[in-house]
Amino acid sequence: MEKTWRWFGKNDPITLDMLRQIGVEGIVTALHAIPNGEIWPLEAINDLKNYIEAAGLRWSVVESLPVSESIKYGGKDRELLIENYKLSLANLGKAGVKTVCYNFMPVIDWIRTDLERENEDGTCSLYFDKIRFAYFDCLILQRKDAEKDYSPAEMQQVYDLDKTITQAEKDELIYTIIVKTQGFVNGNIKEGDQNPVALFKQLLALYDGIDQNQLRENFRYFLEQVIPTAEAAGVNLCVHPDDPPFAVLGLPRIVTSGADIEWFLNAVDSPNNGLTFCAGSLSSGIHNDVPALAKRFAKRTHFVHLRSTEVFPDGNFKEASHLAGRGHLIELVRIFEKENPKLPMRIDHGKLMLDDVNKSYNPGYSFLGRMYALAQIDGVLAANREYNA
Ligand code: DNO
Repeated sequence: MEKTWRWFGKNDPITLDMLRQIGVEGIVTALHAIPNGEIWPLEAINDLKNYIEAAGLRWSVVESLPVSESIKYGGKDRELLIENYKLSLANLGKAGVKTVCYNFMPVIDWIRTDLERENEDGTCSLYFDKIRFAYFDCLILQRKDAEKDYSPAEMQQVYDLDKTITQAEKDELIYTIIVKTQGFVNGNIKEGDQNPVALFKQLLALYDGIDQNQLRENFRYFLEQVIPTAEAAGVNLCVHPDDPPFAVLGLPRIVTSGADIEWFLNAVDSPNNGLTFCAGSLSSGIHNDVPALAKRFAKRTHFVHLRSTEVFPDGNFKEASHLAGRGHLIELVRIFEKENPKLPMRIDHGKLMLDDVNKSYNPGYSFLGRMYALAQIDGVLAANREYNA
């Protein structure tokens, strides 16, 4: 597999020169300054590409070319937004950047409730706490009928939490779920937005009456429009699974399981319509057998996120070590190396460790934590190659 790294552009404190020293071969990035829905100009793409190449690296994958909300819920301006998307894809193809990751999650990209959950050894990991999430849903958002999505025992814990939670903790929870994890991935809410909770509720309201079937139809429509452009441009599109891969906030979810993946691959059956195999997201759904999914979908996988999780009986999950947990990354490396040794993979998320603390990295995107995991996976790759030689 090709060893890639998610780099957030010229302002990223982790520089390309640093990445060369740790064995990174390809860069995963985006034109983060361009607002969602606007066309990525060829010139801007080439500028960034040349900058990356001048450092002795290559731009391997775009993550992400964001799909505007209106395309997902089927708003009035979706035709224009799809046209813009096609133009961006064509420009990427012309520049020779040929793997494009995106997601089709309504309103909210990945969800965590705790960005610095301390491990026994003093490092910190990202964490999803179901009760805290239910608290956000039922008592902060006060979403209509939200409590029906949780068991009576879970609701009891939510009310118990309400007796002890401080205002500061509530603010932190809101900031974590809808601001801090979202802004840097070109999500809907970013640092400095006024009244994020009200904004978030307006976004949720856009999906009133949109069920899973309707979201699927909107996804199919999008794919039917953009895949011919991707084919002509030689670009491989690869959708990221929903993170976490189960229903949240009453929103429909459509990339959560083997059946969902099968559905969208068949909806437009083209090799350019593929999957970002995010082992982390998939592993946090207990319904998913991650190595089995890898075997099943390796041929239509264009990009791999190597990350793992540990799921607890109460529905909470923690981001695990890259050599442990439900992601079974050692096995995945074996499967994907066999299928396509050039497949780009990146270490997804790392622990916060040692000198990472207080560096203000984007959540999950620490330097030493990811470097440590990259070294582990590098060893797995080398051992696998040696063993199979
Ligand atoms: C979080 C990321 C996601 C991912 C997008 C892809 O760390 O895995 O934000 O980049 O969902 O579109």
